[in-house]
Amino acid sequence: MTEATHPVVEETADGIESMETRGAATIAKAVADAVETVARESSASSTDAYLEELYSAMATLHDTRPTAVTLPNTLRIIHRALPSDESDLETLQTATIEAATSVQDEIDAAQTELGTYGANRLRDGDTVMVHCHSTAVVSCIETATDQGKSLEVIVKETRPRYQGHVTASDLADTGVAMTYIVDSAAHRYLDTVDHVFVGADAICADGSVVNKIGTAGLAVSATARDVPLTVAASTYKMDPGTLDGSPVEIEYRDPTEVLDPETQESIGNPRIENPAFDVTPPKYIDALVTERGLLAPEGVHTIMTDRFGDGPAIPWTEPSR
Ligand code: RUB
Repeated sequence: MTEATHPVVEETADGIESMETRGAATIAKAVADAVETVARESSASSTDAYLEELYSAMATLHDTRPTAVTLPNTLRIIHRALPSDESDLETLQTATIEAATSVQDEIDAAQTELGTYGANRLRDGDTVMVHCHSTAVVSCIETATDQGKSLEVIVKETRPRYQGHVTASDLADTGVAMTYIVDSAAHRYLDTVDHVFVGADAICADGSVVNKIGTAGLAVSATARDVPLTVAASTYKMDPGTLDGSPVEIEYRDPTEVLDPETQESIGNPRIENPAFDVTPPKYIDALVTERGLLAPEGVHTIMTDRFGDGPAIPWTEPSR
């Protein structure tokens, strides 16, 4: 018998698909929270019925957005923490709740820890350029200001979804001086910048980083201007699916985010493409700041195999139980 989907699953999935809930870490926490609610409020009367309900919730959540690997990694971590088939229903529910809670705590702790490592890279008086909105980058800047450093931040607008607005709102509370620019102005402003900081949606086995569209171009420009690019991202952004050389799937979003149909029609109806992310090769990345400290892109493979080393993919959609 298939258990009915808990409303929290639909709400969470809708929130992620519509980008009301967005950013890799925030998506991961929302998913863990939804799984925790499903486990806590399940009315399943047998282990089989409970697992069916749980895996169906995980499958729905998994299919919301393809690029941020924190989503499948969160589900993987929770799935791995579950005890064996023979466990009784209550043991399974408790283990799910504990795993889902602990992954949320770990995400928060990682943001704080990597924030310190990121802040340590910044000196008093530095100017930092940022792209999109990353809670990890905001953590680095907040920590640096808590350390008493005075910073200037150049906030890139980040078309088409204007995540620069979210970044500016977050940073407004820190008291940093902010300058807001359109994306195409980045190269011009890089000659006044000491650091570029970006987040990540996925870190690949070869040390390349998947992040908001525009990151790769910014990285090339920063390299040309000798400005180091720091990626702020915890190790749960590492994508074990890339260990076999597979690329990360890049999400293409609705063309209407770029142009409304009327304007599109009025300018000769060009085809519109709206890739949400791009891939920055390791040669343009100075360092990653993670909760384990500073990492060179070349060091990603070792930590990835240590953390997720039991094969390229955990087939939680085809559970081994
Ligand atoms: C968000 C984005 C962010 C990363 C990192 O894209 O690319 O840089 O997700 O964020 P979108 P965090 O707005 O399309 O979700 O550091 O918060 O995990």
